[in-house]
Amino acid sequence: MDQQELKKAVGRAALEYVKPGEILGVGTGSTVDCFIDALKESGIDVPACVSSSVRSTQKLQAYGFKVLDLNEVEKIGVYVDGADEIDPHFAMIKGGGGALTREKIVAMVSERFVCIADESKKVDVLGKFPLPIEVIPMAVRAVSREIEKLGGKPVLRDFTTDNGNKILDVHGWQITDAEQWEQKLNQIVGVVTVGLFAKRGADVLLLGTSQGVKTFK
Ligand code: ABF
Repeated sequence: MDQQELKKAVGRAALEYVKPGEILGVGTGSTVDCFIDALKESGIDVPACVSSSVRSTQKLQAYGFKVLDLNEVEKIGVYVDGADEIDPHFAMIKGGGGALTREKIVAMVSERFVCIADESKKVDVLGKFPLPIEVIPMAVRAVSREIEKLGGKPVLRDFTTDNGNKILDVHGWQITDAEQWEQKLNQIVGVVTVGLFAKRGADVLLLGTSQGVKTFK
């Protein structure tokens, strides 16, 4: 199976976690796009979704799903989203697609985070994929200097987030203590969101492999 087929397979496998009649959290990315396609085909009764990006919102609406603002929703049962890397403790690097802030907010209010990924995303140690950090535009240089003091090499992405902010992709870190690292980086003034999802990691990982979809809990 090629990578696209693995993404489709995990997208389909995630349907098992969707509860009919319940508001669903939907993330962002090419794997989530496969999940949205599978959701549409499944015909499962999803009264409404909360989405983590303009991109996913548009795709969901084009398929006829209702998309609510998070402020209209009290709780979300299940949130399905991808990752750029996921470690054995289910801590993740996310934000390669630039939607990390909304993803973190939706993840926070969701009871269950189902991560869907192809096998290239499973790593022993986070950090080969540069860590995305969303930053207030006027703080880009200031935050970059703080990151350099911590041994990271920040690269400004040519991109503006859905929230009007910038993203620094930080190279050079091997992240073993993800929760502590997340907390430390969150303290830098000017940082909006760190693309480390450790404090609220995944609850379930559906991994697309050449031997089929493997479930880790
Ligand atoms: C989102 O989409 C992310 O946080 C991550 O950056 C990305 C994964 O994308 P893909 O599924 O396209 O690899 O889930």
